[in-house]
Amino acid sequence: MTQRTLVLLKPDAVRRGLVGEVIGRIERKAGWAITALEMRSLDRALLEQHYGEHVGRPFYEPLVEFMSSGPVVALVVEGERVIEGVRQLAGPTDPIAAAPGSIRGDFGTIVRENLIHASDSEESAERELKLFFPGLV
Ligand code: RTP
Ligand code: MG
Repeated sequence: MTQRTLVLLKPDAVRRGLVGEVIGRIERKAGWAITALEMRSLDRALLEQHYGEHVGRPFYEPLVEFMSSGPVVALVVEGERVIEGVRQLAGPTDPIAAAPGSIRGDFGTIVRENLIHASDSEESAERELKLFFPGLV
């Protein structure tokens, strides 16, 4: 089942020089391909749409502050079961709960600064890809 997903390398990943490391892990998965890539800064309006499900939660404001604190790298990744697959590579939201070998488990400690976003379902992927790459066919 070929799918597409939106991946964001969060501002901590960019600041810490982990972009190559994280992209390398994605690139090395058999049959996956990066089909779009852009470094950009995210404003509050876009983040409100992207993280709409979290608006009003206690962690929402600090999350938006963090996500707009520096540029991110946005990627479209295509391939076999890539939605579930990138979530697996990333590991659970809390990096301390994430197993070594996963991106968050290897490089993170702070829940908010957990390096990577990946769409969590086909519906989220469709919505997020439109938001970040509106020109995509
Ligand atoms: P993401 O949406 O960024 O891919 O992460 P996720 O699905 O694993 O986690 P989600 O529950 O959607 O939360 C979105 C992001 O908000 C930050 N967060 N902080 N308790 C907290 O301080 C807290 N909980 C979540 C994280 O950056 C998380 O990835
Ligand atoms: Mg999420």
